[in-house]
Amino acid sequence: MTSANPPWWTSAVVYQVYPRSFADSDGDGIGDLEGIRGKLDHLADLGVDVVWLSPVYRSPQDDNGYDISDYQDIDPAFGTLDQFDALLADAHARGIKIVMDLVVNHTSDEHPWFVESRSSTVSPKRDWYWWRDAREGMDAGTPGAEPTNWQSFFSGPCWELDETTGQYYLHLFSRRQPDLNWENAQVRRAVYEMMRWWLDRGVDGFRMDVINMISKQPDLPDGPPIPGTPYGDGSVATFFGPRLHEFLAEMHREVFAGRDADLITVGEMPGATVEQARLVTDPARAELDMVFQFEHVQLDQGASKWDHRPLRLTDLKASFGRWQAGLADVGWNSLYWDNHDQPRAVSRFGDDSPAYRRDSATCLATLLHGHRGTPYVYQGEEIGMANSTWSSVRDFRDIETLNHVAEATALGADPEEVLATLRPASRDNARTPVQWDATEHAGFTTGTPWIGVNPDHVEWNVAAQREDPHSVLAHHRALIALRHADRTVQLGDFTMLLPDHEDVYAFTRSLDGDTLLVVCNVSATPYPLAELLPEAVGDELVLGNRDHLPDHDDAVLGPWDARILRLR
Ligand code: ISL
Repeated sequence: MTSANPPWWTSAVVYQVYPRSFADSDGDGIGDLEGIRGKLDHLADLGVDVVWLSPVYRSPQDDNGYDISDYQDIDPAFGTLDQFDALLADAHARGIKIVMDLVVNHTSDEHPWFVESRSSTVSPKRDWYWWRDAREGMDAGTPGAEPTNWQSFFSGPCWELDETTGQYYLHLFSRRQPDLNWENAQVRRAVYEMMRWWLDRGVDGFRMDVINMISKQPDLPDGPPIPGTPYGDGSVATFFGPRLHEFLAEMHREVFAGRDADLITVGEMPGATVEQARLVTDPARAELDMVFQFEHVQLDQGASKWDHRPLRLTDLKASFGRWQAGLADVGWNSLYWDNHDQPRAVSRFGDDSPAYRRDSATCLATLLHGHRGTPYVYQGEEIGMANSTWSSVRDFRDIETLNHVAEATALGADPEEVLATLRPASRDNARTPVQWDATEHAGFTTGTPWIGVNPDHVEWNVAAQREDPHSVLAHHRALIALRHADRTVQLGDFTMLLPDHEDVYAFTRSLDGDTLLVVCNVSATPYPLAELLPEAVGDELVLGNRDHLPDHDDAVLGPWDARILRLR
């Protein structure tokens, strides 16, 4: 990425809205488009450039909209196409772009394409999905007769037997999310046409759901066994398949060519390596602008996401450092702590106890936003929203969580132990309603919220932070303003310092003779800054999170202290 004529998104900050949980305008307990429209001033005040909308298309909501039955309509739970146009117009009037979630690895089983496909083996759309006979020599329907041994992301096998024709169809996610067959050129043409339709309507780009899974190894080989399960790992055959780059380049030609300068595209790519991301985001190859990689959100996981381990800061630094270096000259990073699939950042990487919640939330934000790349703020992160505190499995709503509970209890696991594994890891942590104020249901709805509001909303909410100059919200506002104003924050070269320190995360960013030093204490233990980084004492403080406190000491890095300094 040259600093001569950088794309607009190198100085932009994206905000993710999960519509179901953002703001409800009609009292049905589910957030909606009019609710988002009513909160645009909050987003304008925060200063974000782009809103990524999680799916609002027509959907049976098996996976909260990531199962789409009509790509060209709005789900009635969220509103209408007219309301969408109004939201887009109002966002644009405030200089905010809107990015749609593109979910085209799979559709809903209620999508007309799939309804047609499943109707007979000779349906003209049969080949639009992955249909296969039972494993050779086995009777369809018997356990293990599935065409491959792959485990679904949402528990159980990746194949569902369809009684109509006696064949199985592939679903990497729920059985209600059949995978589209991108080998079929008609599928690709239909997707591109739909994408052009949204761009013509005025949307500003796409976040592409599991887009690295659209190309599969066509012979569908079994994967290596997953210990303790009857399944195998299908990722070898389904991630970064042989035609992925070809498909992305074709999509670029067919959909983005000629108008890509104003758009933003980001591909969600679980399992991506730096090398793969570099290829996908190399501007010369014309595929995507940036990817969401998963390395840093898997460092605290053992054999599965339910196996939670303490994170070592040195591992986080090694990972981020490699990504910063790997995409320094070619390609671009996206920067995120959390999203609708991940636990809350302050609870996971920070300390959400009363003593350190504000300081650790602002520290983490400083750290993330200090890196080179495009930062993504997930709704509620800007006020330091924390994980849920539920005491019963009945409080959870997420299909991934509920399927896991069903599978684990069927295998005889202790329900209390299962609940304990859900607490730090469940996607529902991110899906509790945004806390707008201290009133009942946090100002999210006048009805009954579809998922429980966090009781801490009486203290942690937007209204309480809006006028407070030292709030988590104010700190995000300042970080976003800094990115807009400062070319070194946007484009400066990244150099990691103190890679082996267990608690302090420090790095420099340099551009044209200007150097910023970002130093963050990712712990509650104070450290003598003068000893660790003598160059950090006495320099110009560009932005700090604790310099307003009476115990602040220039030479000591206090608990969760975070500073951006300009070196002389
Ligand atoms: O959430 C995950 C880990 O717990 C991932 O496995 C997640 O399912 C994966 O990152 C893909 O996520 C995306 O596609 C899914 C959808 O459920 C997620 O919400 C979406 O972000 C299927 O569309």
